[in-house]
Amino acid sequence: MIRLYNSSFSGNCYKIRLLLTQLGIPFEKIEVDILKAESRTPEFLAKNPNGRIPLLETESGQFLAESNAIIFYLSEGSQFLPQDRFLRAQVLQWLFFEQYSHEPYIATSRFWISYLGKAEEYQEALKQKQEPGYAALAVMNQHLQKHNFFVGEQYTIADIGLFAYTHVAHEGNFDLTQFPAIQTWIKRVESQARHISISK
Ligand SMILES: N[C@@H](CCC(=O)N[C@@H](CS)C(=O)NCC(=O)O)C(=O)O
Repeated sequence: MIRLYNSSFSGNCYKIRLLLTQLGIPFEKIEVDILKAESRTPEFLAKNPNGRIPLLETESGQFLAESNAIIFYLSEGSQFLPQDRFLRAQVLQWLFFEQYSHEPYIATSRFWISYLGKAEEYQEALKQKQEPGYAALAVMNQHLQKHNFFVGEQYTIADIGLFAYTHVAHEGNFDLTQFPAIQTWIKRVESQARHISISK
C-alpha cells in the first residue's frame, strides 16, 4: 500500500490526501511531527534528504518528495490531469505559480500565526508577506472571473494545488472577502465528488 509521510496541519500534505481520496486509492498515513524535527532524523533524511513532508512511498518502495510532483505523479492517467500537451503544461504553470508566488506567503503566514501561534514574534516578517500574498490572490481571482477552474474548464490537480492553502488563507491573516471569484471557486472545489476537508 502507498504510504504518505504526513502532517495533518500541512496544506502541502492535504493536497495528497485529497487527491488520493478522490482517486479512491487507499493509503497509509505516517504522522511526522515537524515541530519535534522528526523530518530531520537520519532515518527520515535517508528517505528525503530535503528533510520535509509530504513524502510519498510507492508500493515498490520508491520515495517522492515535493507536493506538486507527488500529485502530478498520482494523477497521471486520471481525470485530474489532462491528456492534451498544452493543458498539461498549463497545469504545471499553475503548480509552479503556487510554489513560487503563493505558498511562500500565504502558507508561511498561516504556519506562523495558526500553528506556532507566534503572530507577535513574526510581526515584521508577516507584514512583508502581505503584499506578495495578496498579489497572488489577485492573479487567481482575475483568472477565476472568466473561468470555473484553473485549466481546461475542468477540475484538475491545478485546483487541488491552489485550493490547499487558499481556502485557509484567513488563518494566515489574508482576507478573501475582496475576492468573490475565489470564494465561488472554493465552493465549487468543495462540491467535487469525494472531497475531504483539510482536517481529515
Ligand atoms: N515545496 C515543498 C514544501 C515542503 C515543506 O515545506 N514542508 C514543511 C511542512 S508543510 C516541512 O516539512 N517542514 C519541516 C522542516 O522544514 O523541517 C512541497 O511542496 O512539498
